Amino acid sequence: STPISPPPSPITMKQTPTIKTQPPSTTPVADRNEPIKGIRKAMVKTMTQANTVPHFTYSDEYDMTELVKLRQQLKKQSKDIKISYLPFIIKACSQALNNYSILNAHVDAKCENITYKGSHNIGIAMDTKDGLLVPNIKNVQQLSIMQIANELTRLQQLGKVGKLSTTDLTGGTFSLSNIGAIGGTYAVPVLLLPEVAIGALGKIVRRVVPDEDDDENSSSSSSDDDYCSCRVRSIMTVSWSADHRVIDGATMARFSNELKYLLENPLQLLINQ
Ligand code: CAO
Repeated sequence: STPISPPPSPITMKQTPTIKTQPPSTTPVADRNEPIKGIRKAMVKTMTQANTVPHFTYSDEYDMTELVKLRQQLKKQSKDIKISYLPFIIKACSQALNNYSILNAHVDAKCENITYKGSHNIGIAMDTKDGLLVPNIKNVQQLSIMQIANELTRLQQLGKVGKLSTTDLTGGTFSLSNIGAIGGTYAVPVLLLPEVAIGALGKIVRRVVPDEDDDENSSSSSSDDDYCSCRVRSIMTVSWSADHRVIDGATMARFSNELKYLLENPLQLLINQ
């Protein structure tokens, strides 16, 4: 009979890796201390105060496809005026604020009084030479979209060279932060006290969206449950923060719905301006 050889031993000798005892040779770079002063110091104060206010954030998606088309047409016709999306959005905010005056209000430090502000002085967060500043466009309720575009350009140009005036920087009643001009979708904006609401605009992006009446189409024309007809739309996400001591979520949502309607039907916006 053939002799049975023993199975190979499962134990194999592991090779111990050589352990390096020293990190790679590098040169440390010196730290740099800098006092927090000027606009940054002001930001420390305003943002810290704002964070003591109970607030909520509410977001929604707006279909900007029609406005994108309209802006393209207007851009071709008015080459002398820089016309971005903001003038339309600022005007639409003002029109919607007509029905939601509580959002264009100030509250006092102890939150004992609300002042419903008469003018719509809409502040725009700007990335300026001096850092974050929020100059405001005064009396938007009286301005046309083109006048708002001109005023925005003036403020942006002054911001670039650090020359915004105290008048430009005070008296705001409602604010917007167009972070989407740089990038990003959602942001939680921080209130600019004593204002009670602020919106952050995300970047307008092209997205595939199912058609509104898709359910009806698919049941009548196709037996395939997975059938879906879609379109490419330009979508912008908007996030609102509001002072929850005086504003409730339903008010913010209704205001946002009204603004969404105006921006999705921009002719309405032009007719009413
Ligand atoms: N989605 C897609 N495109 C956008 C956009 C958005 N949300 N916002 C602006 N754009 C486009 C503009 O339409 C313009 O396009 P064209 O060159 O085709 O005309 C281009 O981007 C440049 O716009 P802009 O930045 O010059 O102009 P604006 O009026 O939209 O914004 C300003 C002005 C001053 C608000 C902006 O430049 C800025 O500083 N944004 C930063 C705000 C910020 O820092 N927020 C954070 C505050 S909290 O720290």
